[in-house]
Amino acid sequence: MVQIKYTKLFINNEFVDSVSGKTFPTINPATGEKIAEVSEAQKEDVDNAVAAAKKAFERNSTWRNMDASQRGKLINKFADLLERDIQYLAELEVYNSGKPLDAVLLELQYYAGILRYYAGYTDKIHGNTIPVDGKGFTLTKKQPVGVVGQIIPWNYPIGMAIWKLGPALCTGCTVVLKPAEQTPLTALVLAALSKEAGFPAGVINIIPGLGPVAGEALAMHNDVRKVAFTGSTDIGHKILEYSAKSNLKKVSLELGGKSPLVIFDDADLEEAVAIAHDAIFENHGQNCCAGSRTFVQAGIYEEFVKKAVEKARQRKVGNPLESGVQQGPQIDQPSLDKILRIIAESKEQGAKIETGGSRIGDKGFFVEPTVLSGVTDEMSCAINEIFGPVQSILKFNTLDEVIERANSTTYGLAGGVITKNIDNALVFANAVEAGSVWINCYDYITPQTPFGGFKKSGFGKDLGADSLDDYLVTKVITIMLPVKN
Ligand code: TXE
Repeated sequence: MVQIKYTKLFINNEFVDSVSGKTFPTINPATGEKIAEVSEAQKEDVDNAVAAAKKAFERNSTWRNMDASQRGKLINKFADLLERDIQYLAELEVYNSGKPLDAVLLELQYYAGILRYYAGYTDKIHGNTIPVDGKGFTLTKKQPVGVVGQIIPWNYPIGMAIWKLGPALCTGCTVVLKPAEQTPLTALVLAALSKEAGFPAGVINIIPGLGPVAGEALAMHNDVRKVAFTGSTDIGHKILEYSAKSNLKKVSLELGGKSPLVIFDDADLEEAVAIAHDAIFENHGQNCCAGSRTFVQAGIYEEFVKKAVEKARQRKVGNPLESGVQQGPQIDQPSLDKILRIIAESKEQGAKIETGGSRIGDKGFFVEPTVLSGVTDEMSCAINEIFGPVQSILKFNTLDEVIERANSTTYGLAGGVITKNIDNALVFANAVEAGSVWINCYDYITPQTPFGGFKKSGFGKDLGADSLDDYLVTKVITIMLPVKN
């Protein structure tokens, strides 16, 4: 049993009940049992949080007057505290999300690195001087956009919070962040750590709540100047609508995917099987850039399937708090139902279940690591984002064919190619419609790497220097000089 320290809304550096007193249960997906009741933000709580963030962003506020380098020091302190409490944060994350402890501990080191990347960037954001026509002297200034709403999912609860908070704090924005309703607990610990780090009141506000209530109120709010959203494509459409219906706030969307991973005949088979395995099974398939369509060239198809099955069967599924466990439960019942439905539909359509395919036990939301062979492009598992531990293996013959098939999806988040042939690798990388392409690796995402999709996978970037653009507005200042030079 992991200790639960915070269950209230974090507004203006204080933990407070929701105005209505409303709460919602949060559960442990490994057992399906309730962990705690958490305060549920309603519209009036969102208003309070946005008001606090607006006040913290006022001209001459502590935050606005703070030197950029000092902001960097606070972000570094935040990273120190995250590292100090890494074991507690990891165990709480596992308890609330079902992610395996070993993986979460590694992830947390990486998240501290992301904060440090942004800490170093605070005083390196600057504009230009521009050689304009005539006697004008023109310069640009990059300013924080203002109050930012951030709405994040449950698959990497701490990770998504850090991905979003990093650039917002780096640029000097103030934030109202709504964690996913499934996983509110670790975000609240981050809130407490941010206060301890010394961020002024109102700079970071974290309000658990439901999507259609708190999420909508946040994205509709007229004092919010930008919304950063990670979640499903369906809700991505809504976020854009909310912006259109309210104040035309800036929007960045990191949405779903159906990413192709293409393996050519000349690949090192063992290595390819291992990369493809991790690409889909990492985080139980609950990964927006999961390599969920494994395209294998005809010459090695049978052998690849055999080895992929062996590897899937070796995967250790169980209590995510136990060391050595690679796969815990899926996040919730709807997720479990969706995964099993897509497997059943695909089987009906002719896919062969090589291994797995079923729920494990009846407690918690565990799914067997599953491998489907004989998958074709029109099958449910090749079209829909499964978000589960299901490897769909498709067969292809030529480079041109696989490029066309890889791109025949509405999504465009990521893609990968495994081959020894540099021409094939680069032609594929050039042609695939995806925001990230990995050659002879997969999911290689560092603090410095911009990440974000094309097409219905959204727009805007997380991470890297590119992510800062979404949190900045460019002001152009022109001074008229009496002479040109
Ligand atoms: O997503 P939602 P869900 C995909 C994945 C998954 C499916 C459904 O395929 O199986 O989406 O997951 C908030 N206004 N991804 O239902 O609903 C919600 O509270 C404002 C891919 O969990 O999009 C949560 O904080 N906000 C994805 C966040 O949106 C709203 C990660 C995500 O929830 C809202 C997660 C509304 N009307 C799911 N409705 C990825 N890109 O990694 C919900 N939310």
